[in-house]
Amino acid sequence: MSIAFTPWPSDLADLYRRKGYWTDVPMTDILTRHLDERADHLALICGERRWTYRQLERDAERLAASLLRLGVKPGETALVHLPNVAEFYIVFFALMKVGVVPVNALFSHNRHELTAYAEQIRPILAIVSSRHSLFAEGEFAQALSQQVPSLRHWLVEGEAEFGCSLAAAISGTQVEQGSHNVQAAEALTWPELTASEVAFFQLSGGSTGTPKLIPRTHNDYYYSVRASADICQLDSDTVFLCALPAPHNFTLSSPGALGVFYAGGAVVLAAEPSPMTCFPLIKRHQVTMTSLVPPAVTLWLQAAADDRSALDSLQWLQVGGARLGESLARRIEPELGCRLQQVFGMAEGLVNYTRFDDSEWHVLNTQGRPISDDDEVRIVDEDGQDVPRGTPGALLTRGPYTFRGYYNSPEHNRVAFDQDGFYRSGDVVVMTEDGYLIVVGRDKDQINRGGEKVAAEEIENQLLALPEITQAALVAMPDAVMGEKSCAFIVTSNPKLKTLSIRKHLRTCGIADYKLPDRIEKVDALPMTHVGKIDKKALRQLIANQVQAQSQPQPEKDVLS
Ligand code: OOB
Repeated sequence: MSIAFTPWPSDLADLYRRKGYWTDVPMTDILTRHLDERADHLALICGERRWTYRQLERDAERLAASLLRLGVKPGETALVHLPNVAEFYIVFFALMKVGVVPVNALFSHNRHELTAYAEQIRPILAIVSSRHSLFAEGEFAQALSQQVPSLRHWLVEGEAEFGCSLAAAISGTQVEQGSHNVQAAEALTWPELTASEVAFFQLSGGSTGTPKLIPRTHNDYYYSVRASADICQLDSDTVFLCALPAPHNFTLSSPGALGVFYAGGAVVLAAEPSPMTCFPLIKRHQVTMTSLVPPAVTLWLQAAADDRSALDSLQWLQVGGARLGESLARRIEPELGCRLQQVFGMAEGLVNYTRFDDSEWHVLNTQGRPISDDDEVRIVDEDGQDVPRGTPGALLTRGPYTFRGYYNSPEHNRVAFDQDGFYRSGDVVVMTEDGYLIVVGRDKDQINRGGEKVAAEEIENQLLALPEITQAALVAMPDAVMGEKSCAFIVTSNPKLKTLSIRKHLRTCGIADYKLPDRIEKVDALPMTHVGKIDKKALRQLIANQVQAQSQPQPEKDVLS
């Protein structure tokens, strides 16, 4: 059994193999390739715990064996919800070894997101952490198991009130002995992995009501990992601080932890990207490279103004996930003492990097150029016609590591791709004469909250679930630190409806905190376009004007008037 996905047409698949992008080697190779020469090299640090490549591979293998004893089968799926801890990678590689395909939810995700993912993939297994309030007790786990009956096994990181201990499954000391699926250790059969099949699901930032899943194959993802490691010149001396969420495509593979493992370097985990957490880790472990979103850069610059001695070992800072303004970009090298690399990527595939030998202008003003010579990029106008270089247009792309369809979403795929299989990224970009991309806007209904993506429709649906709200529109509003925050415009039949009760309602829906509207504006009516759609452009302008007016210093009252 394997996961259904939209394949690449055979002529392109042949090309990608011929060019050596697709090697038909599964991603388990990322660790096993080091077992001969670099087995005892440091691979991973999490708090006071350390793993060499040999130990990391051994733990992944033990967990995989425990999973086989539970009776998991290749092509089944798992829901993973872990914070930035070493177990995230142990689980990632273990699931790959047994051919179980996970969704790695962000730790900031909540009941709403986890339920939506579980309903889409029908997992047999969930691997979660009791550090999250959702799983401090077993109530939600039980409810989800009832709602999604395929969900038979729970492994819990930390103190477990329910399910089995993940630590025990990794050490091999405990499996569900009572289960009728238990196989004798000697009877374990390791599945043959096929690299052209789906290895895991990436999460789409999305613009639709339900969060969409992106099937990523071993072949396509492993290529992006190798090529990224190469472009970023990673080697066994690289020490990477993983401070953004580990499952995110940026921190996982651009070049991220997988790029670093591939190159034989070391990954240091941080719980979150604040300077308070990260600076001591950088100093202690002599970190050479990390990746941040622009709002975190602002915090790092503030903290470094007091003392930047902790950053002495840091050579490269990758910034991506949201547009990095030129003035912020310009401060990075002089104030943090490391070089900047801009990264513009997407969980769906295409990743762009500025290169190490690029001019200062390119590094400060562009979001880089694609990884691969065979990344095909089209920039088109509203009629789908290619625009000349230097002119803004919608970015469409296809290539050796850009997916060909969201999981189980035929209707959405018809609009997300053009007739030639180009993915409509929803970004508005300009291509320079020399092929670099500058992100200038967006034509998807999404808010980019400092790198965290909020699909407008998802929140609007939740708002409209309140009977007193008759119309709702979520739009981006400018914010000095986050770049964008979200503003919900609502029309209500109840003039007494309080913003507070709307927030309360959204919280009870179990939506991730970062998706809650930063501001809620009650209006009499929403502006409409001439084709009868809500005019979000007008709403964005309206809230931008208000934000600007409120940020102006108020003129001092004239005492004479
Ligand atoms: C990364 O991936 P996602 O899937 O969370 O978000 C993708 C979207 C892009 O389509 C674009 O709208 C925006 O995030 N974005 C940027 C950007 N990097 C991503 N917008 C402006 N400047 C940038 N540098 O965010 C992601 C995946 C891999 C590597 C880096 C980021």
